[in-house]
Amino acid sequence: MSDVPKTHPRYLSLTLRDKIVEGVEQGITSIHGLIAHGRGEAFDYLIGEVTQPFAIEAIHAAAAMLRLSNHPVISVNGNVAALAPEALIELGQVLNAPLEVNIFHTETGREKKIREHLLKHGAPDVLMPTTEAQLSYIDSNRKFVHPEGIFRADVVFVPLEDGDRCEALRKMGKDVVTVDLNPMSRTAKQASITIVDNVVRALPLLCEEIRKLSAADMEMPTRKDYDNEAVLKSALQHISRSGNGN
Ligand code: PTJ
Repeated sequence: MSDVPKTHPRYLSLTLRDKIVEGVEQGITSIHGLIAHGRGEAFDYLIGEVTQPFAIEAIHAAAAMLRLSNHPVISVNGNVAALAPEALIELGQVLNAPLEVNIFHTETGREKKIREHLLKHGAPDVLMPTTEAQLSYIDSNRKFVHPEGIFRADVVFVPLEDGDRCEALRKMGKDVVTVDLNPMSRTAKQASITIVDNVVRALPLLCEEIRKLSAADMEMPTRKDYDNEAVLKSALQHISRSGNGN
């Protein structure tokens, strides 16, 4: 890790860069992940680098959707594995849902390294892609899934996605919850629920919200109460108004 002082005004952002670079060095994150991270950083800068109300609204809806699902699955790629392994594992625990490795860029051994990384951080188990079960409507490496994981899921949590698989999952009748800093991405538009926030901020809030719902035995919001398009519009309006210099 680099020696950025904690007093640096961009300390948190620079710490995340360190994590992504470390992920690449460890063979967990694809080299393309650096570009994706840079794009995310730019949007985070415009958003103000804090969780905004439109993200909170999506987190509430996502918590209810995931909590009510019969077979939720958490999909893990090379970026999110490097940025937030503990929070992913916590989400798996609060939902009693499996983590499944699913990556876009095929690189020898990376899937295995992501699995080992998650196990090292305390994941009880991690599902791997197989050739036994394949998603329809998609040609990339992301079509290979686990029969007891994404293939069978009714709701898939897919942070930092590349678009194609989100579309395929939706066509297969599954709900998709995503976290994407870009409210204009294809994933953001096609997901059932899009949390426009940095995954490192959104994940702990999502876990907390699911815990609250589990404890309270309260009436959960229904799909009718949530409008993803309107939430994305709020995010875009916020970005277009933002003139904050960080
Ligand atoms: O490990 P792999 O092979 O599956 O590859 C993972 C990446 C992320 C490289 C791959 O899925 C990809 O190329 O994604 P894209 O198409 O670049 O899309 C990534 C999206 O995530 C972009 O819209 C970014 O703005 C957004 N993003 C980047 N970092 C974050 C983020 N969203 C939330 N939190 C972040 N930290």
